[in-house]
Amino acid sequence: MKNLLVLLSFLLVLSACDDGDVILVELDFDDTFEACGELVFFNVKESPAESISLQISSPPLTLNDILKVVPTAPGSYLVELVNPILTGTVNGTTNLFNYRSYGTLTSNLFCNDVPPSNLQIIQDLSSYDGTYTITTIYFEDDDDGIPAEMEDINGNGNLFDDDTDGDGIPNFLDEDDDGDNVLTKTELLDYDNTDDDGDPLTNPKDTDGDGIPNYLDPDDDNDGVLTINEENISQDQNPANDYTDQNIPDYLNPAVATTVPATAYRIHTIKQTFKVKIVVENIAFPTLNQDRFDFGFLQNPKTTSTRTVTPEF
Ligand SMILES: [Ca+2]
Ligand SMILES: [Ca+2]
Ligand SMILES: [Ca+2]
Ligand SMILES: [Ca+2]
Repeated sequence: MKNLLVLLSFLLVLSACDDGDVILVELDFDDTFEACGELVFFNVKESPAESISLQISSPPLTLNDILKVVPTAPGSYLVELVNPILTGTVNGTTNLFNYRSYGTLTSNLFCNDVPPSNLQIIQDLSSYDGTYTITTIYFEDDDDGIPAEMEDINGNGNLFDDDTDGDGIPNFLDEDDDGDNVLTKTELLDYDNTDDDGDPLTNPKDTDGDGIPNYLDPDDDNDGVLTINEENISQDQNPANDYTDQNIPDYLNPAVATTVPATAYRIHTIKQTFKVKIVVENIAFPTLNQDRFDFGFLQNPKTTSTRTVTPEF
């Protein structure tokens, strides 16, 4: 029955071609693709006007399924992909790998409630066989101005065992490395540009001169009151806006040493990057002379995102 359906669908396809001839087509697209709906991956090119698409509905799949992350362990602030590799079968019906060529190309070919009205399809071919593999690679960064490799404090090549403030977030993901509620990028703003290279990383600010740069120093002015507890004016998990002397915040001012105990860490934001790649193999079209198609990498706004973590105080 399935074979008959496939045969019928191909007869339909062939009869849709005006001349009925078998045309040899090679799939030649650039190495990026898009996604829409639930769930169609596609790549459209203008010259010649062609599209290639993979529609997956069995089992149903969404882009959020592909990009879903969960904690690596209960209570951990680290996360990992649920589905780093997803595979499935192309069957010509519920999971469709489809090639089309067009007389004229209109915009928004895919995922419209109403198909483009003046669409002129010349060829419409579906593979009746094949397997797809969706591979996702996931990266995170704190975007705090310090390259990840420089946040390997102990220099052992493992970024996950450097946690200066012991809050459970390793430094390369921690936008407040010393846990003083002043963001690392804020603590890098002011620096001694004695070497005139304009790079705060070569000479980061060390207000109290104790050899520990401010972004790693929990008591920046060495007045005996931890920076996180120098919230004299507003208790908002941000000592950088507390000024007794209007020219210098209290946490950098050794002359002000009032303790206002902190009650919480600030919310931490972690930048997420997803690289999604799709390859379809063992494809079978009578008019195609290749059995593998590499879609390349997904271009979609959801492939860059952020998540937030508030460490337990
Ligand atoms: Ca940390
Ligand atoms: Ca950091
Ligand atoms: Ca500090
Ligand atoms: Ca102070």
